[in-house]
Amino acid sequence: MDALTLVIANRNYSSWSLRPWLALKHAGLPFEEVIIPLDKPETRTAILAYSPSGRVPALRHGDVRVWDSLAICEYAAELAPNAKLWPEDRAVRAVARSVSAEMHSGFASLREQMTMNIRRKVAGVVPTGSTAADIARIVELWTECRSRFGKGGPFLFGTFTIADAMFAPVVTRFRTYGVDAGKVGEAYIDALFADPAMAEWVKAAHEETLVIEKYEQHA
Ligand SMILES: N[C@@H](CCC(=O)N[C@@H](CS)C(=O)NCC(=O)O)C(=O)O
Repeated sequence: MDALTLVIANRNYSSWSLRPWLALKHAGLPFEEVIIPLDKPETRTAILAYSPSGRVPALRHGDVRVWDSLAICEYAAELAPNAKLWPEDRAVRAVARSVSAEMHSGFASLREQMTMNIRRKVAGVVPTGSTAADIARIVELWTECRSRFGKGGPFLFGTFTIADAMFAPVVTRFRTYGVDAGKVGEAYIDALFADPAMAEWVKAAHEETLVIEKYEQHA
């Protein structure tokens, strides 16, 4: 098989990069990493060399280019079917795809108000309005998935799936901004942080020396 190269941005801030990185790790697929720091004069040109959208993550696999987080997760699931990155049951898989797509296309207020910043802890944030509504919906969704489909393990559909990869950055935001996810939600957050691949990313984010000032000023 051709070598895989995943192009990502700063681990501390790039929520979209974390998702396919986790999916590839859980797929057991070896890959090389290219890290392009965000918010630098050369960032756009550097990303465009790999990604026609000018955004990361992007995956290179021989002649194949995949340039969107969810599309890369899907590609990983196809390359490594035995890793079961989607639930096996079609009806359950449809729910997993729905929650993943809901994350991918939604929760704009949460994403804007509570940017991913793994290294940071911000006290005293009281979410209001559409951010509070986003949080309530996420907690509802986690609680429902855990109670309906979570019997086989600690993740949304039991064992780790793409749905967990999609929510991994949200879990870090809840910790950064001290969001209370309730009993089921907090257990789910703990489970994701205990995942070895996630722990590897979080450790690397803490060790990273790149700082983007505008993302440090929030709240
Ligand atoms: N919908 C895209 C979003 C990707 C995205 O917004 N990536 C950001 C980094 S997290 C980016 O590349 N920004 C380019 C820049 O800031 O120059 C996906 O799911 O991959």
